[in-house]
Amino acid sequence: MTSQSEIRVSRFRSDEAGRVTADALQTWDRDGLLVIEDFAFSDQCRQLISAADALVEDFDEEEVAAIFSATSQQHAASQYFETSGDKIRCFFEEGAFDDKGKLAVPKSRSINKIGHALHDLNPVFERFSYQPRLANLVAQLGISEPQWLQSMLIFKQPAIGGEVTWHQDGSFLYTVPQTVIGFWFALEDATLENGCLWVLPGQHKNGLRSRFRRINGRLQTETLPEAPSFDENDGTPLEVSAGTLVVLNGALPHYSEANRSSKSRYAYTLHAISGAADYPEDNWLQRGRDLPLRRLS
Ligand SMILES: O=C(O)CCC(=O)C(=O)O
Repeated sequence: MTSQSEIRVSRFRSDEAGRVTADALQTWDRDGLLVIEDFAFSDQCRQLISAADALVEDFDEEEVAAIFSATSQQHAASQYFETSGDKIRCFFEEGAFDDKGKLAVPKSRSINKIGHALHDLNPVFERFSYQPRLANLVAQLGISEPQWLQSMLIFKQPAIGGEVTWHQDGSFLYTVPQTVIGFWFALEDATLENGCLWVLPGQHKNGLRSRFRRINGRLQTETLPEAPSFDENDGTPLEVSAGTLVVLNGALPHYSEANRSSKSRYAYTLHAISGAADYPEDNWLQRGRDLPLRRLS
């Protein structure tokens, strides 16, 4: 990022039950963004980090590397992503392989993220995701019949952790009306050096720019007719300490830089949608009948 017209982003705390003040809720409405410091306790952050590392340790990198290495396997590679909505799968960093298709970094550093049903399939992530404090907070944010649709552990490993380009979560997790809310938990300190989030406060009010959806059997990005433009040079960095929760309206543009530092930047994200909204069949993320979405409380 070159220009930093930094807007001061207000920071709040929740009470023991996870509730926030009316002032915080006004900020949420105005900015489409709510920063809650110390929401996750340090032992919770440690448990999630250990559980994520254990999943990577158990992951068979050779089997999955084979899916991604050959161009003739393009279909298999997209299937690996497209059918991950109700599974726990590891996704490699772009720079993880050398030109012979061998891992260029240790396996423990090679993973970009794990997705997308950690919260329903792994007991450590499940306990964290369905904790009453979080359900109480979500209940205050104006989303009816909230359900966790997706979860991800984003690693941003030192030197290799990739950029996440500017996007709005509602483009990927589209509902009618727009109801998706992102919950981004810093499990480690997130700084300018290791790839903290950048945001455009207030720009959720302009609506969605695009939709990522299945058209003629293939996932594609479609520009929406009323597409707003947002000026990415106006981005505000959000440096936060471990335990901070950043809540993002599904139409709020956000971004993170590549991590070129020597420190990792683990984050856990959950995305809620309203069970009362329409969830289209051409969205990329579809769950099988064996793992229906659950209400938060
Ligand atoms: O963790 C990051 O760097 C980006 C995460 C993100 O954009 C998301 O969860 O929607």
